[in-house]
Amino acid sequence: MATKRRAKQPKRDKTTDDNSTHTNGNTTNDKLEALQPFRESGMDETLTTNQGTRINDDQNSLKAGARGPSLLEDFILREKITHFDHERIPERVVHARGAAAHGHFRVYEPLSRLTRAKFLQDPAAKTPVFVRFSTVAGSRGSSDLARDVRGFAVKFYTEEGNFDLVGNNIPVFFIQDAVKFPDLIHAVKPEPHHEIPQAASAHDTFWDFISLMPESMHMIMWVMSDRAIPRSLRMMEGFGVHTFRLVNERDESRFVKFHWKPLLGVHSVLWDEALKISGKDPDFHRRDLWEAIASGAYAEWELGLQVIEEKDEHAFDFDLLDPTKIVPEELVPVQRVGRLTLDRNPDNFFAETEQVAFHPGHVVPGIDFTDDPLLQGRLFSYTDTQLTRLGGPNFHEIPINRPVAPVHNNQRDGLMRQTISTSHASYAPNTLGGGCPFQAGARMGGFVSYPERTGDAKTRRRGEKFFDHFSQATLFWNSQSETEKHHIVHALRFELGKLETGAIRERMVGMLANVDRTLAEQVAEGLGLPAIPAVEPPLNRSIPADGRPEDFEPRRAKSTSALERSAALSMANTVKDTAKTRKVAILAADGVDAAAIETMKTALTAAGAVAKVVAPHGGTLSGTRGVKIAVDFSLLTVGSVLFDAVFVPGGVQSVKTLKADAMAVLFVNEAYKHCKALAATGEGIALLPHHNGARGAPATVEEIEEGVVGGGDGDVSSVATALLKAIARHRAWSREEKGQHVPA
Ligand code: HDE
Repeated sequence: MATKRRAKQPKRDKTTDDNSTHTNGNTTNDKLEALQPFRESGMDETLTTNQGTRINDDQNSLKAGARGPSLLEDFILREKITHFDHERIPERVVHARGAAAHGHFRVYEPLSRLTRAKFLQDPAAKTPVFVRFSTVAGSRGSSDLARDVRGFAVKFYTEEGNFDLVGNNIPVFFIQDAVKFPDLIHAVKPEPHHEIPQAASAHDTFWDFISLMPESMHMIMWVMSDRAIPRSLRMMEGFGVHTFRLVNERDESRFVKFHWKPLLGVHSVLWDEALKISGKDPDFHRRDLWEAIASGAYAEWELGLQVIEEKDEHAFDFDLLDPTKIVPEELVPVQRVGRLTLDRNPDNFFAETEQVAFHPGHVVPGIDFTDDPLLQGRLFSYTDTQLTRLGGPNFHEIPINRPVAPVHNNQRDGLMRQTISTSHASYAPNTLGGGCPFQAGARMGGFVSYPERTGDAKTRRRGEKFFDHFSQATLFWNSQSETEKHHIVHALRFELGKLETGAIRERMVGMLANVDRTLAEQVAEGLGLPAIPAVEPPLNRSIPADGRPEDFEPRRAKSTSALERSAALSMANTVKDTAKTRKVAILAADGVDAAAIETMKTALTAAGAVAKVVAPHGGTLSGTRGVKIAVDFSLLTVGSVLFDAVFVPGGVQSVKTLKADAMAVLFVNEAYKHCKALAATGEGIALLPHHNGARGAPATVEEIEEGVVGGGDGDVSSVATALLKAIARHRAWSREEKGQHVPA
């Protein structure tokens, strides 16, 4: 009997047989094409075992009789369960929680003066990239909104091999030397006895360590600022952190700091929001990135370079090799040299986002390292960690990690080897393989390390300028707006307020006084300390056994040219000119002014914003004149913390219902408290805190107070224009003080 090998099904194009063109963006590039043979959707195919045998019954195991015991012979059951038993791999030791996307990078002008790296020469060429964002401390399932530095790791698949720029959204780091990294991470991770708290630094071991490590004080200022709770991964800066080198065709080297500047500006949420978002939608950042890309609103950054000539290596008060220091943009401007666009979501989280393996040591000719002792330690760590995480030495063969450049070498075998090497000669020099693969001369693109001079005595010391631990922490503090300073104080009160050990709290406040006395006083006040506690010397407890404490004490550089403040350090000076991709909740109930919703939605969508109707119940609303309005979310499933702004349209019945619904009132109050843009028309004005509708809607459109716009029913489009302007400003910080009195 002839077996029917295939069920007759309509044929589909294999390249579009899954959700890629619908939710993943629809662009392609060399890397995506290279991934194509590995993609599989099962669409229109029969179910098989891993050996390709077609499965007839995937519902019942093989048994000796309908009620009998299962048979060992059931290879289908055994294979399925065995694979399932081994589905997990170890999560990353740090940066376990992440989200990623594909895209491309394009340079604006050839950078041949600075570097020989080919991907930085041709403005017409698109280099494929895969970018993974992450938090550091939390486990894979932790909330996106933890107070934490964010990883910003970019893999460029260049024609000369992979270049990984494995950076963070904060330009400095906690420690100066790689040898302290395990200590730092042990301190910040959940405490070992009860594994509490998850994805949080507000606990004793973290602050115990920090209070003894004055070198971390600059980083602490950044992580206590709102930079550590971004509004969106698309609205963060990125930094290479270390000083790297660029080397050109003439073998001239310059120092470089890498920056990513988001086109949407740098924006954050408030700590109160972060806490609430963690409950309402712990996947907030992951979802935001996914939805933006799926909707065609691609995430974009400009690559910035700060270039420092070799002769200026010692021209600064700080050491270029010290990763706890920035190079202020006022001293060395950031040149914007190219653009990164993320335009496609991954197909499979595990295969791509989880299995991607970054390494700061993945460089191409024209990019090289410096002796930054943190970077040098990282150059060891990243391959080493993959051996455990990805299970062996062949992780570079996992599709997402393969370069688009060809790979040929004499490395062989090992767990999960995919490549079938056909040459008999897996050694060099050889004659049997014709001397292949042969080395590439520098002119052929062979990587040649920059011949930096070394030759000093072996020592475990650090450079003298490394010990200026406070100057840049103070510079950061001085550069913040009043609102930002207030948030830093608040964050420190929260973090230190959670400590169980009073002595650690007091030591930390004492340490803060070295950054700024007012800062320390304000933190002390919130913690109920009568005065700034004195810190028992030495301040720095990171001292070798035979070291003299005085040699390790922090000391400010005696500079006459020190900057008082740097505008680039304050988010108050960021781009605030667009409402693109911002989410607006339209709060409505039955009887709502349907025309107002329509006009508002049209205006918001035209500006690239996203409008969603939120109502006391799901399904549809009956608007005025019997118009049916689809509800996107019921109040039960969201909160205004998930939106950038709220619009309350008029409609007598709708507003009456909302006023009587505590969740609706809370929705608006929270948005007010979080200084978000608010707009209302007609009767909707009654929902605005402080306004109660006593005054009714203003006759003409007006900004009732900063970021709160009201108008009559007749002029919804002018209200929309004013609302969009308020959204572009991100938040109305002048309302913050007043918002504290709103119950929410
Ligand atoms: Fe990492 N770091 N790190 N790190 N790091 C890892 O590598 C490490 C540091 C950064 O999305 C690990 O594959 C050491 C600074 C990012 O997959 C591990 C030191 C910066 C990511 C590791 C540092 C980073 C990692 C864990 C001190 C900013 C996530 C899993 C010497 C410039 C990459 C892995 C991704 C991941 C070690 C310090 C950024 C264990 C030893 C500074 C963005 O190898």
